[in-house]
Amino acid sequence: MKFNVLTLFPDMVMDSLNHSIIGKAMEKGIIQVNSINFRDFSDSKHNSVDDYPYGGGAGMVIQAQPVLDAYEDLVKKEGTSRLIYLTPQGKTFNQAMAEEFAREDQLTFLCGHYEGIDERIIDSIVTDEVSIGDFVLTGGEMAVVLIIDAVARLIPGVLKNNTSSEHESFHDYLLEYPQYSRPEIYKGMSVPKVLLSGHHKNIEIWRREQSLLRTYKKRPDLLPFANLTESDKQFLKK
Ligand code: 6GU
Repeated sequence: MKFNVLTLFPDMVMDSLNHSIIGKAMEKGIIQVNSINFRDFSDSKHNSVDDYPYGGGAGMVIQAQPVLDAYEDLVKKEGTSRLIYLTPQGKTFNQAMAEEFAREDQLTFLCGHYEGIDERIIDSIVTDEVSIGDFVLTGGEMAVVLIIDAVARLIPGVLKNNTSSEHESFHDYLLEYPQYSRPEIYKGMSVPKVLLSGHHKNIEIWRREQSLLRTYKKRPDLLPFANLTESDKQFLKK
């Protein structure tokens, strides 16, 4: 899968992704990240990309020209793809969106900076507006890194064991059950007995109940979306 990023700070994106599992996936060629500085497409004398807002007001606005030209150059080279603009005005990113994005074979992200971007870019080429939550960042770069991480780990071959992404938080709108490793007792704190029993069925039941209990305690807002069985519902009534 290919991720293109149109940004004024390509190193911010590349340096953040070049580690651990995502770094390995890039090395192996399972994913490609192509960070493009749209300043390189500026038509102006000093390669400027922003100007004062019409109507006045504070800050600068990213102009349409360098972004449109960078995008058209990319389409010529790589073909078309969705263009996702990172903005606090967008739809909030979540696991369902990550799964939807992971089904594409190419995605292009556009990072704003300063006060924003000329609205005509959004009107003409942006297909999706995405936010990562209700707070304001200085630019979209950290948001893109987060989104690429969440999408890339869903691509077959990126994670070592492909089932682990199915078992964890949010797959089914339930939080993950607690995990323990050696030693059996650490500073007086014991591992739950059932996990040492070797009784696979009981372990499975305990883990399901822990998932339900945690979701109920920590994220009750998720429960209406979870696919609960009759016995899950019985357990939660208690
Ligand atoms: Cl995607 N971009 C920016 N600049 N700020 C944000 C955001 C994105 N999501 C939340 N705040």
